[in-house]
Amino acid sequence: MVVVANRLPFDLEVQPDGSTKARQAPGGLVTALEPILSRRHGAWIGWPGTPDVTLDPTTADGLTLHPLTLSSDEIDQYYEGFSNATLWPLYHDAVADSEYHRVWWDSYRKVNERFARRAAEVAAPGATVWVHDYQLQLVPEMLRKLRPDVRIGFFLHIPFPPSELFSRLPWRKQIMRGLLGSDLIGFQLPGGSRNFVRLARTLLGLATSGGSVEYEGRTVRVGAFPISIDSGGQSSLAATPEVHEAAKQLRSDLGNPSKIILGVDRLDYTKGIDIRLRAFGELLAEGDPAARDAVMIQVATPSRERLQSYITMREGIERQVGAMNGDFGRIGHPAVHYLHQSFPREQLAAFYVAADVMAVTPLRDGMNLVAKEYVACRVDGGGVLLLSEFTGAAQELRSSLLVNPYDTDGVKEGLRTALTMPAVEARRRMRILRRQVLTHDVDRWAADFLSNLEGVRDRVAEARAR
Ligand code: ADQ
Repeated sequence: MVVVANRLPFDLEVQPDGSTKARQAPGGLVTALEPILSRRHGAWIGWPGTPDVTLDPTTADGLTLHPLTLSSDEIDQYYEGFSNATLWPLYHDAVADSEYHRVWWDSYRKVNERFARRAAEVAAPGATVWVHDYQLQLVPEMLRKLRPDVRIGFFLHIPFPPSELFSRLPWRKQIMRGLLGSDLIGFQLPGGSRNFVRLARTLLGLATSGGSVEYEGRTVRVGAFPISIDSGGQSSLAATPEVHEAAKQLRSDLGNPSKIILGVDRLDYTKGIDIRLRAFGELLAEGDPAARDAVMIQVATPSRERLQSYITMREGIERQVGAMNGDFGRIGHPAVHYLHQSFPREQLAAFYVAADVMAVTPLRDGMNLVAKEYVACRVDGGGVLLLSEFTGAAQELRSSLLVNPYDTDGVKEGLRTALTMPAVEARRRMRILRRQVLTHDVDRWAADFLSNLEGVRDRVAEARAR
């Protein structure tokens, strides 16, 4: 089995003696796929995270890593350009403007070709190849041309937009055909899957049924596979005395506020960080008793720091935090604690355990793993999740407090309700949320996708044999 993703699951460092050392970049996807890949002596093809370095393949725990070299120009054009300044905003409801540049597209195509070629070299006869995400949508078709014998699955981690938005793309047909090189295409939600099938019909004139598209004599299956987290691992981590102690310490460091509101996001304009800040700021300005003794912690992971839209957004958020602390802070007690930093898993778990209210307010999000991590960490059965309707997670986590992030009054009301929710009600809701998250973990997601993928080709082989 071969996984193809923009990034390798490990950061590779070149040692002084010229050898390479792999350091695991923790993440749900790696945790889920590593055992499967190691068992099957699998391979992972991806970029090691630094431009212009050429590294040899290395094997770690039965998994072979194939680092792909990307030049600085390719990082500018394929990655930061086409992937993150064309596709990312367009696929997220065009909440920011998308830019369309032919040189970016050329680079995207070339880099996708390079990934496909490497996959074709690495995959054993009849192997399963699982391609991930919006950076690599052309790989399935390119790989199929090179290696018609392999089974190809594709999973999109971000939303797949409605035809009204997707159709803006000057290269819309190429991208559709790229994806249709797969045997199985997975989306986070049924809505994404429906959008894709509709486009296959209207844009390419293909015959479709609910969950499949007929393309070049093959049946391409299309479906929803909502991703999840290592729920058990996250839950056990939260239950350790160290995390419990760290959460207690955090509360006392904050001056034992009545309530702690938490946000944890990559610093991205899709995440609606400004919205929850505004809602909390207005409650403070009105002297709302629910908010008066509360503090907010906003953890914002540095992300895509060279893109202008991200620079502008960061400035806006930092101005907002500064103004709120200026208006409502006291000596030693800021209203908002803003941390533009990455944290180890243990520390993040302590934040989740300490937070009375978790505010997740994206304008659009494929899934949102943070919401699920918060639920998994609440081994005490407490805590309230305030969740945007426009996250994938909202479709599963119906017992959260759902809000429309475009409705400031609604978010304010949601926050007020969360801050004043009676403990019995909060525990009732959390019990339902925990049941969902603990029974639907990332292992189940991967197993579900792979068994569907393997089923597809088995049926094809049976039909051929008949
Ligand atoms: P992201 O947009 O990155 O993922 P999300 O699903 O919330 O969003 O995952 C973020 C991950 O980063 C979480 O596991 C979180 O714990 C971690 N993280 C956040 N801030 C951190 C910090 N300061 N330090 C350390 N870790 C931090 C994309 C899509 C999502 C989809 C996922 C998975 O945009 O919609 O859910 O992929 O498919």
